[in-house]
Amino acid sequence: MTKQLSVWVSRPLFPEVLASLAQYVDVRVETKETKRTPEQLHAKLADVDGVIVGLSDRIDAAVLAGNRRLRVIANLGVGYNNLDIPALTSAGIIATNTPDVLTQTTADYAWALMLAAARRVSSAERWLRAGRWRGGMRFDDWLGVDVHGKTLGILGMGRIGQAVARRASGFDMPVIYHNRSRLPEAVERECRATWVDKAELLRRADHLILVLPYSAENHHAIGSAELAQMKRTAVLVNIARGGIVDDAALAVALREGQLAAAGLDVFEGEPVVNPALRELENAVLSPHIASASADTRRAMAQLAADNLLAALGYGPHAGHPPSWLNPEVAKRA
Ligand code: 8YV
Repeated sequence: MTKQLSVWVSRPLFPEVLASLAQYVDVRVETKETKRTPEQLHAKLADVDGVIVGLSDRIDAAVLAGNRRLRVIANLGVGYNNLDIPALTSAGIIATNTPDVLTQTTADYAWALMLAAARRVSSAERWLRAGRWRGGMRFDDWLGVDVHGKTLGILGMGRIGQAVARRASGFDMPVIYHNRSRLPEAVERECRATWVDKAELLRRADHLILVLPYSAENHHAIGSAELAQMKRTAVLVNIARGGIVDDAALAVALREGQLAAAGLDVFEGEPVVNPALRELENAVLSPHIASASADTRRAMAQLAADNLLAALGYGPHAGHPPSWLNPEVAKRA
């Protein structure tokens, strides 16, 4: 049966999620995720009522120009710096994201990167796999830095930052954080975290985890000046967004021993990664997978689908997308 409304999904999704969409709307799904030009996106969005997109799909006024049909853009991710929200709002298009469902999994991964970078897990594994463990290892080889008992610093203390902080008590780590605004005292107590200014955070953190959203203001929030203030034994973890760290400056700091190690899941200009970072043994690198557990990615995809259907007037939340970013857009479904 031909359905009245059509949606475009910019990358493959779980079959059961696509099936939940197909109950109500015609679904066109791409077979792979790829960076599309504004012209390609403009064409893809021209004759559909809703889309599910991800970080590599940059949607702005130019992409939307002349589009009179599109009603909803459902983003696969909590961060939505790929969407120009004011442009969407003025075009009357609903925008949604996927908060909450990925908080715990992403916090787990921050810890995975911190532990791996501090204890040199990736580098040691590469060495072993290369057949270089032949006996005669020195007692003072492979020395990492401790995690337990050290001071954990968190830059950006939203939902994910707080989940990272809560895990610190099991490692006996005092937590300091910096955020534009201080958390309510009850939340600080629950997270056992103390607000400090950014300079103090950089100076005191033994492990610094970046969890802040990307904005023009946060571009290169960690650059050479900030790296120079950190301890030479410190570990830096970025699970936030590429562009928050000046990757070229970080590569220099890691190479010159201004910093012990880094764990990086996001990069400026990803999927391209600065070659200087790729050469460093003290950098643990992963391809933007902090939210990638089976349960969480499925939940993100389902939430994006639920948001999309709700915006188009279908399903249990009809008219009220569960995570609506611009509720000032009048419901047109
Ligand atoms: C990505 C993320 O969306 O939620 C976010 O903001 O960065 C991730 O969960 C996901 O990796 C798909 O690109």
